Amino acid sequence: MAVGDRVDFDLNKDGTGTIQKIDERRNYISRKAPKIKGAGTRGERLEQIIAANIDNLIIVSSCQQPKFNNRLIDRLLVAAESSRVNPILVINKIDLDSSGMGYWIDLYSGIGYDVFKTSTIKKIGTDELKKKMDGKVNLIWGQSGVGKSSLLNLIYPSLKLKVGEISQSTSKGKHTTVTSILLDVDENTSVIDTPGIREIDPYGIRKEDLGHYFREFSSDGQCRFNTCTHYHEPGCAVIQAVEEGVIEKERYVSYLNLLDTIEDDMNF
Ligand SMILES: Nc1nc2c(ncn2[C@@H]2O[C@H](COP(=O)(O)OP(=O)(O)OP(=O)(O)O)[C@@H](O)[C@H]2O)c(=O)[nH]1
Ligand SMILES: [Mg+2]
Ligand SMILES: [Zn+2]
Repeated sequence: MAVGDRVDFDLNKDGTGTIQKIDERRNYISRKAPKIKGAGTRGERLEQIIAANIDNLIIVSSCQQPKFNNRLIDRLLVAAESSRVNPILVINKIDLDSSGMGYWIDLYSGIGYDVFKTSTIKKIGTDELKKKMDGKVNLIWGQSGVGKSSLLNLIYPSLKLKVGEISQSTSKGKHTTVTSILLDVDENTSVIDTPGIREIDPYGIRKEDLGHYFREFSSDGQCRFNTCTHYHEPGCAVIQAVEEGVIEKERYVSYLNLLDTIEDDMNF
């Protein structure tokens, strides 16, 4: 069973419940279970379900402390796209130095994603974000310390989630939120706050399908080979679009990195 699962259960006399049936999942977000230290490279990496029955995946990053990480964002976008969950991008901590963020905001909104700039300290941008979250099941994901729990507390003050510090030496978070929990904010709105992630390898995606989860690679269909992985194949329309500047190089690099993790996985 996963966070967000809907179940049928019998209520026992002592107030506990016994689950009879887990309802079919509308969708779910998963990743490959993180590598276990010392397990070597051969250990099978199973699917780890993060949450089920989600409307929005809210991908939170910060412009500083910790440093903005577009590679992680692109991985989380692939997780959302391949699970048919609506992704929403949030760039938090814009009260800190946010120069350089304009490029990323243009890039992602140019592809068609909703991008919100927020500051929980200055209370900027959260009203607009709340409008997208109300009435939905929202999964919040991102690195430790970017301000996921702080954002949720500001948007839904009844939550009173624990907020942590940023390490002075590394500018990273200290993994304050330790388990994923679903919290109902009102009858129709729920949020799932999650612990900060260090790594995410998407589970169950085939090389020739990866391009479908990069929205702007829609020239997919125009490649000479219909199983084109947009890597070295002749007549690749995606590579041509990168060369012409129609597809941003940064996104293509993220794509190649992901393609590599799929190719390296012998168990898949
Ligand atoms: N400058 C600034 N600091 C912020 C902002 N939002 C949150 N913080 C700070 O960032 C630190 C981490 O915030 P959290 O909300 O605990 O971050 P988190 O993403 O939930 O972290 P984990 O639970 O470890 O995954 C705290 O010290 C917050 O006060 C912001 O908009 N600006
Ligand atoms: Mg947290
Ligand atoms: Zn191609």
